[in-house]
Amino acid sequence: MGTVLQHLTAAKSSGRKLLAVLIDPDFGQDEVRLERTVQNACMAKADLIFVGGSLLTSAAFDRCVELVKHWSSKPVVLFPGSPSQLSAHADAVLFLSLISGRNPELLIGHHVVAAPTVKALGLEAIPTGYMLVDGGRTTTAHYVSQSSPIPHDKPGIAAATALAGELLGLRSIYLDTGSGAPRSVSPEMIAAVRATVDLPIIVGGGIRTAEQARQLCAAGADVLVVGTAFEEDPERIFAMSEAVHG
Ligand code: 1GP
Repeated sequence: MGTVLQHLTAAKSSGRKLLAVLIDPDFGQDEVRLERTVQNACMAKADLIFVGGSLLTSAAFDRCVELVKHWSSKPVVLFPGSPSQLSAHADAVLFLSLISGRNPELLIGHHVVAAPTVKALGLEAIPTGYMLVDGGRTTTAHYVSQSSPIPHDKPGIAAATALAGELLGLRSIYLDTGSGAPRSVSPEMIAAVRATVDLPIIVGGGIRTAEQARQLCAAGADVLVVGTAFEEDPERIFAMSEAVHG
């Protein structure tokens, strides 16, 4: 098996869209619920499992990732909100630089703290330009990052930001309106970024319906990330999975 980045790049090249289910690490406090969640994600043919969050309220992050990996037949990818969210049990970590913001800690500071641990754990790091986009209200990601999101109706800013990330050598772009946002990133913004960069594009935040998933994939998203909708109604992921896999 190749690396997770090779998996993303190959899927992008072949036009095969991927679905990632985001698991909140605080789920680890309820192992029965966590097992059911991971099994549902695998049954619904999710391609990847992301684990992470902007704010962690439980201490058992490593144990949660260990359990997710144990129950999952899919690659487990960390989506860390801080340098403490690292675990050797994962297959890879999105090494996120918040390029939509101007908070130096999230552009390079946390990376300096995390880098030795990432290396020591032998984790595959996927250099990712993380872009927060306004999705209709302040989400935890916006608040915790202390950064201004890109306006929802400014695809040009998103495209220029993604291009800067590509020229800096980043290997994927993640457009996110934040967990539980009322609106997802617009198809127009995804299309503008798609027309500008050649990197795999990950899109998350506020994706709730199969129709939305279909539109965002058609606009050029390569990976869709669904968290809240899956938590609210695990059954919904089946229809979304069908929409993504077309
Ligand atoms: C958040 O992209 C993820 O960072 C998922 O968002 O919880 O709204 O699906 P949702």
